[in-house]
Amino acid sequence: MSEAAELELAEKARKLFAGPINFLKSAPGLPFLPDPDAPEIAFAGRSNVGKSSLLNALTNRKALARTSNTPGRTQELNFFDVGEPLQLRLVDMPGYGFAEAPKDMVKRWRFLVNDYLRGRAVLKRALVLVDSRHGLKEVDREIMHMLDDAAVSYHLVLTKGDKVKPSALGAIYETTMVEAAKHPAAHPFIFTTSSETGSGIAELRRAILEAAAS
Ligand SMILES: Nc1nc2c(ncn2[C@@H]2O[C@H](COP(=O)(O)OP(=O)(O)OP(=O)(O)O)[C@@H](O)[C@H]2O)c(=O)[nH]1
Ligand SMILES: [Mg+2]
Repeated sequence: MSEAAELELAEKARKLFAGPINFLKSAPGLPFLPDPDAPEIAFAGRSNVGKSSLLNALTNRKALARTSNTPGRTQELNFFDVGEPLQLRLVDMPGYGFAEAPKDMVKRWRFLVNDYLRGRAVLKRALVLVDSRHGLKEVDREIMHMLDDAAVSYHLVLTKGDKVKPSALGAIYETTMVEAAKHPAAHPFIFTTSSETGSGIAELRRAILEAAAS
């Protein structure tokens, strides 16, 4: 992409995310999904990794998506309409992998997420969020395999970058890159973000717009 085209895309992304964004609905199961009439970008990741916070940071709103310290707060697929006229939808997915989760809840999560990922033609990309302090865990590998199998391309996003020293962040970035390279649907570019300081947020907005248009 030329420098002029890059700048134009960045400006388009900035404007889009500064404009109208509205909560559309919560879907506790497949029959409740909205009509597939816009490209979707889904946010996945362990409970408490910062999915809802990242959504708020991207959209520059304080409480568009509900955040909390209680793991498992988001239990449904939450859809947010971006742009008027509608350009794309952001999907906040329920978090996985917290210790106290009852077995039937884990089962429900697996079915809901698997069905959604496999059957959704308008799903253009997933973002798999990984806590910068912890790196990839077994439960993250599980969803990466689900995405590989469903052939949904995804970006890994290292969250809470403000919580680790730059040297530690560099190390986790390297090991995450090495592992991502082994996954067919993982995009080679990994984002590092902080919803606190806003670092990496503009870059991610651009990537979302690019993925939605692809
Ligand atoms: N310092 C820092 N804290 C963050 C960041 N992102 C999220 N947090 C905090 O981490 C906690 C969990 O954030 P959420 O956005 O609710 O996490 P979630 O992934 O949506 O969690 P579930 O809905 O339970 O799956 C909250 O206390 C946030 O304030 C970040 O970039 N930096
Ligand atoms: Mg959440």
